[in-house]
Amino acid sequence: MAAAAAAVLLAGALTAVARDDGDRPADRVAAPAAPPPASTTAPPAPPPPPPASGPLLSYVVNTAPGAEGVRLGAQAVEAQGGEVVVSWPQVGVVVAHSAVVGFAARVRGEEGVQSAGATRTAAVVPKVDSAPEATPTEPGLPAEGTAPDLVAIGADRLPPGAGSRDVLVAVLDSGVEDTHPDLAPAFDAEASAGCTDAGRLDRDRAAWLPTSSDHGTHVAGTIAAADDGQGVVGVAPGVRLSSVKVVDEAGLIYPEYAVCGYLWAAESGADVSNASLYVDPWQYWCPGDPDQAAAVEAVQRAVRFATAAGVLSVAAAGNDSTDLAAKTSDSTSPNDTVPVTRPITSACVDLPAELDGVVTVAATQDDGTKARFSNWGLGVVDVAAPGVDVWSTTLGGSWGTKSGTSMAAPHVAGVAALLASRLPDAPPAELARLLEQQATDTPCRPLAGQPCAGTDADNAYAGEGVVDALAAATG
Ligand SMILES: [Ca+2]
Ligand SMILES: [Ca+2]
Ligand SMILES: [Ca+2]
Repeated sequence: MAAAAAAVLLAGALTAVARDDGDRPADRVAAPAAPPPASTTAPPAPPPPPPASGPLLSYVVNTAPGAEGVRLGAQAVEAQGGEVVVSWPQVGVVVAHSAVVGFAARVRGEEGVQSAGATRTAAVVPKVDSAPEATPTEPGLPAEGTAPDLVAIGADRLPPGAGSRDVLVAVLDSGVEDTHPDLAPAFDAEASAGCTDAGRLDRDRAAWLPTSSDHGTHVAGTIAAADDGQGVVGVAPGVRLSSVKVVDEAGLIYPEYAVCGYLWAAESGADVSNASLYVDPWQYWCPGDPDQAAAVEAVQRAVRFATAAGVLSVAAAGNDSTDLAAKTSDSTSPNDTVPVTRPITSACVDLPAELDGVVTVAATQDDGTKARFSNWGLGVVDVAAPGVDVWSTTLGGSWGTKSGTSMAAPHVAGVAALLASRLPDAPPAELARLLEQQATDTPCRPLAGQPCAGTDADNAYAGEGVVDALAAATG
């Protein structure tokens, strides 16, 4: 999701970060040394050298869940010259900042630390938000309810009241315009929060409103824009929406933002979450690298916690025309500093799309053909949905089109919300099973250079098929 320009901005800001050296172990030996006792023959031991310092980076430190686990984690962080930003005892994850070079390796040796790793390669910069810019409505807005993406999944034929007010969908994205006339009726401010201030939870409205990006507002409209005779209608009008802002001003989603976002989705009582994003700065997070492994573990714990709390997690498969089941190379990571080309295997994962318990969504055109940009992968893609030229809500009370698996995933989140409306007691695993079982089988129509493995019923392009809103609403 990150833009190349963002990496330049961050790199330029390295020197702007104030460092606090006050808690460094080295500083605590700075008191004047007493003269050596006269009877001693050996010279006094020199003080240990201060740790080398570099850019202020962010880390996740994984511990046993619970108060004692994160207390040990915090103790480890402070002992090695770091500062605790936020602790999540429910999953045993401590987020820390440190400028000590080799901080993660030092912390890994401390009591109670299960794994630890840097979540980024660029320095932490203070959070700054710009003002949102409204764009006028694009020409050609179709009559409400007639858009081809809705027709393709049967969402144009729903019975009245198919979406229940009791169902909440958390939009993990760049913020949602709560005042948009097509979103205001569905919007739940109490259930909204921001996570982009270094991964801290912030429930102020300013923390979850969109700033420079209309992405989250567009995603929200596809899920639940109002059936009110104007603009667009979502897949599940009538359900509630929350904004869980996890995309920062540079367009980046760091692991600590995602951890905060999934935990808040759980705490706020969401039934479904939508993540039309991938976690930065690694496009694919490789378990052989201890930093990347620790971040995968932290986000997986947050997703698992959300699932246990009753949240079905939906995520976009990504737009890199890549077979996620046969990865060979990553040339775009880390995208917060200078990307390098590295050979990888399919053990390296797209976050959160490839985590356990996440419904992974590929994009189709309205006729069911896979969109060329959409990632695919047998055993990775679970279902598919329309993701080309999708009309939805944009900033300033406007409407416009966007394409991407980012647009496909909220169709699936909407269908899941219809299922949850009809089956309020169904746990996430049951919602996922029904999404797949009711999906319309979508045989491979192979695109040049994109081999499609599998059967008509379950294949690399569409997984179990294109989701079916009408079946979800009517059983
Ligand atoms: Ca509408
Ligand atoms: Ca999956
Ligand atoms: Ca199928």
